[in-house]
Amino acid sequence: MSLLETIRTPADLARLDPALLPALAVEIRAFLVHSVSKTGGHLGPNLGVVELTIALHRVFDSPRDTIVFDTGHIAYVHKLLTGRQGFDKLRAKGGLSGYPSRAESEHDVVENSHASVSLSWVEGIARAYQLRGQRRHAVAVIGDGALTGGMAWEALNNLAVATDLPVVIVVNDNTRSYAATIGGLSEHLSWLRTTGGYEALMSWGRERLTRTPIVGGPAFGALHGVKKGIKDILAPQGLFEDLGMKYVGPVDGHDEQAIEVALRQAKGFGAPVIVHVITRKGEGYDPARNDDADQFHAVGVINPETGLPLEVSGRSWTDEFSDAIEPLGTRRPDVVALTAAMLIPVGLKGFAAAHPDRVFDVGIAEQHAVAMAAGLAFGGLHPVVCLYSTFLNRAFDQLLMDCALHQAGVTFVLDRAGVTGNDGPSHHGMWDMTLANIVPGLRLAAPRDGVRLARSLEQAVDVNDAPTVLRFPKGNPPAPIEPLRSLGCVDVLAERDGGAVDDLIVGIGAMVPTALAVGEGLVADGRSVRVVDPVWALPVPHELVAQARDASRVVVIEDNAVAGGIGAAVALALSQEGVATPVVQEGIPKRFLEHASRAEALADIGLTPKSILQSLRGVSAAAAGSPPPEMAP
Ligand SMILES: Cc1ncc(C[n+]2csc(CCOP(=O)(O)OP(=O)(O)O)c2C)c(N)n1
Repeated sequence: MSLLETIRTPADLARLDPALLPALAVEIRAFLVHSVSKTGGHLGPNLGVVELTIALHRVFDSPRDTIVFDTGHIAYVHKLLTGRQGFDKLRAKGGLSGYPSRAESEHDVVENSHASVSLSWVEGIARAYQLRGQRRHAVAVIGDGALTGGMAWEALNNLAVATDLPVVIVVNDNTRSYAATIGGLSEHLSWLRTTGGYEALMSWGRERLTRTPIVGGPAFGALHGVKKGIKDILAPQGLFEDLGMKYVGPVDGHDEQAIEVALRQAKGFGAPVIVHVITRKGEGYDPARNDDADQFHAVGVINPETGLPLEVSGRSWTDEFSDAIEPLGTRRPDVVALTAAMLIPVGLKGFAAAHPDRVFDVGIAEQHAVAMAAGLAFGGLHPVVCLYSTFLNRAFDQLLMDCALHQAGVTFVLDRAGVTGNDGPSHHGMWDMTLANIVPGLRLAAPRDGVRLARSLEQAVDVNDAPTVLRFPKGNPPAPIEPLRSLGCVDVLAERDGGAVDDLIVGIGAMVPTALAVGEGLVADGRSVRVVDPVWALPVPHELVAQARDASRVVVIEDNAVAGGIGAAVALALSQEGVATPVVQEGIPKRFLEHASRAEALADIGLTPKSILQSLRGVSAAAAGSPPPEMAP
C-alpha cells in the first residue's frame, strides 16, 4: 500500500512521521502526473502546492478550521488528502469536480472559480466564528495572480484593522498567473522574495545564540521580539506591514517543515497574518517546468512522459479571433487590446507580438480593464477588451456605467461563451447575453463561423459611440455557413421559397447548426420553415421582426440563459411592434450546470436538435389538440 493510500483524512496525515513526508510528496506528484495526464486539468498549479497543502492540513484542523482555496483550481492535493483519491473521472460527468465542491466533501467551502474572493470569504467566516464564540481559524490560500484582483485589496483594507480576527492569508507566490504575473504588487512580492537579509540574519542569530548556554535562548527570543524593527532596517516589508498586517516569510514552498513552522507561527498570532510562500508551478515535472507559455496551467490529455498533447484540437474559435485581430490592428492604429491576465488564452499573443505597445495586461482585474477601456476610448482609441464570457459578470457595472452611459466605443470579445463543459457551474458563459440585453445602446454579434467572426469584428470597431460585444464558444467553429440571401443584417440560411412560413427558426451564433437541423426535422414533419441568423442579435433587428410577422411561430435557439436572453429580447421586440406571433425560447434553463462535457451538458438541458424537435412537436400537437407524432430526426 502506498503512503498516499494510507491517508484517508487529515488526521491520518497529522499522525504521519515527518520523515515520511518527502516520500508522500513524491507519491502525490506521481499520482497527479499519472491521472491528470489522462483527464486533463490544472496540472502545473497543483504540482506547485504539494508541500504547502500537506503543511496546511497538518497545522490546521479542517473542517473545524476552514481552508479556502482562491480560484479553486489548486484544490487537487487537498482533495487527495481529504478522502478523494478517485481521480479517474476528474472533471467528467459523475466524477470529481475540478474545483472544490460542497457536494463532495465537508472540507470544501468555496466553489467559485472566479479569482480574488478568498480574503472576503475568510473575513466573513472568521467574523461569524468569532461572533458565535467559536475558536476556529479561517485560512485563505491565494496566488500572486489572484492577489492582483481588486476584491483582494478591498478585503485586505478591512482585514488590516481586524486586529483580533484569527485569519491566515497564505500567498502562494509562483510569480505567475497563466504567464508571468504583472504589476506593482508582483514587483513588490519579487522584492520581498529577493531581499534575503532579514532571514539570513535570523538564521545566523538562531545558530550562534542558541549554541550559547543559558543566555542564548532568551537572547534569540529578544532578537525575535524586535523582529519588526530589524525587518524595517534590513528588509522593510513595506506594503503589508504599512497596512498593519503581520507578515511571515518568504518561506521556501517546497520545504514542508519550513512551511509548517511559518503556519504554526501564523496560527498563534490570533490576528490577520500573511504567510508568503514561494512555490514553483509544475514543480517536479520537467515538461511543465520547461513550458514557458503557462507551465501547464491547464492541460488536455497529454503523454505523461513527454507532456505532449495526445488530442488534436484543430482550429479553434480563439484562433479565428486571433487571426482577425492582428491584421485589423495593422490597418487600424487606433485599435488597442486589453486582457485580464489571459493574453494567450484569449488569443492576443499574435497581436501583442505585432503591436507590443498596444496591448495591456492589467492582471486579474476585469473591472479595472473595462473602466480603463472607457478612458482609452475617451482618449481617442478603440479598445478591444478580451475576456472569457463568465468573467464579464465581474465588470457589468463598468460596462453599463463607464462604457454605455458614456457612449464609449469599446468592443468586448467574449471567448468561452455558452456551455463550456468540464469546468462546471462557474465557468459556463451563459449570462453574457442577458447582461448585454439590458445595456442601453449596446450592440451584440454572435458569429456562427469564422468568416462572420472576422466580419463582425471589423464592424464592431467601426462603432465609436456605444459598446459592442462579440461572443463565441469554446472549441472549433463549423465550416463557413453561407447564406442563401440576406435581409439587412439577417442571413437566411434555409427556406423553400420567400413566402410566409409556419416556423421561423432563429439560430444564435454557435447554435446555428442546431437550428438548421431542427429546421430539417420540421420540414420532414411537413411544416414550412425558414432558418435565419441575425448575426447582430442585439438590438433585435427590424428585419427579424418583419420576418416574424409573416410566420405562425418563432423559435429562438441560443446557448445563453433563457432568462433575459435573445429569445426574451425577440419576444419583447415583437410585442412592442404589435406582432402577435408566439415565440418559443430554447436556451439554458435558469439553474447552475454541473461539470460534464459540452455535448453531455447540452443533452442534459435539452439543447440538442432531437430534444428541441420533441418539445416543438409537443407544442404543435397540443395547439392542434392531437398527440405528438412519433418521429425521431
Ligand atoms: C475573475 C477571474 N478572471 C480570470 C480568471 C482566469 N484564471 C484562472 S487561474 C488564473 C491565474 C491565477 O494565478 P494565481 O492566482 O497566481 O494562481 P496559480 O495558477 O499561479 O497557482 C486566471 C487568470 C479567473 N479564474 N477569475
